[in-house]
Amino acid sequence: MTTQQITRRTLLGATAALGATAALPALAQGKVMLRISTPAVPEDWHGKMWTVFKEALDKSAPGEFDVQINLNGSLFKQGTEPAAMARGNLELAAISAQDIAKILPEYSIYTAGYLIRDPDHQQKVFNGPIGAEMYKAVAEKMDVQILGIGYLGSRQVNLREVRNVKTPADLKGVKLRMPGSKEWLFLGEALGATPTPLAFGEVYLGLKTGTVDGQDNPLPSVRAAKFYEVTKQIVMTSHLTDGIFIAISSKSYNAMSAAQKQKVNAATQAAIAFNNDNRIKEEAQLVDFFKKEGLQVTMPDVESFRKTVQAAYQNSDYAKVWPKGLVDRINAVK
Ligand code: KDO
Repeated sequence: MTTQQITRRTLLGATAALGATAALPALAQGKVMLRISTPAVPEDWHGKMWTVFKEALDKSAPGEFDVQINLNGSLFKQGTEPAAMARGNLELAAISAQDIAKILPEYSIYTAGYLIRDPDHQQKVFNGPIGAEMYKAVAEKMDVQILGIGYLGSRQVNLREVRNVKTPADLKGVKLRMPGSKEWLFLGEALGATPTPLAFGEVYLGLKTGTVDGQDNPLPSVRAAKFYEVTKQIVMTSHLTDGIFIAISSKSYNAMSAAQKQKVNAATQAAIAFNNDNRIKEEAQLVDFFKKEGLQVTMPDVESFRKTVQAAYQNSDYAKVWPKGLVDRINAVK
């Protein structure tokens, strides 16, 4: 018998003695390994929040977890995290509604522009029964558990060259960079632009060289990824109140003890609170910052964008599979 076998047997014996389930969490040097992958840049709040997560766990469970933070999409490419988690190569990620919609088309409802009203509405929708229904379906179909939702911000259109943009018609022909999936591209189309897929990490160069005419992101990410250095205008369309779902692979989560799960949940909530507080505060201050940086920040006819974008979704194939009555239930959350 090898040392490894002895160790595993000993561990299994100890687990059985404790009455735990048969599965064991991935262990690295006796610690539960939690590999995190995110496209977030280090200067962004949802990049920094992972340090808050790690520090919370180091404090509540010293020596129990090996938290490995990989920013800038350095471990897995943006959008490939759910597949990596299902294969057992990754434990934690912040996934988008668009990632979920690929597997559960009925939840493409959360990719629709002008549905979730603001951060407060977002938290109430996803932390209540509506969110619980989705999280259950995600656990069943995607083998990941959603531990909570973080606020990413209100997405705005950010252009290389100044343009008079009042309605979606004014974005005609604008090559607008969107993340690379059809669910994201549809949003760009609904805004009236010509959507061009590009991973987040390639956007700065794309804007600098003119491969694309613009991009859309919440203001804190425009600041953190320095897109303001290579653009001249921000059009305040506020077309999507965006969120990131903090997801952990079910295999890893289910293998943890109840106490470990509780500590991981608490660390996640601390990370989300850090992200949300800072992001909401900064979002309110950034218009001034961008103006000082020489950008034009302009107000379009938001009602015109709202009507056009909502109609595009309502008339799309996506809406055909949305759960009956869910739009009304979401709207009714106050
Ligand atoms: C982006 O690529 O525009 C996006 O904002 C999409 C989000 O879902 C999320 O992946 C985010 O990038 C990254 O976390 C980088 O901030």
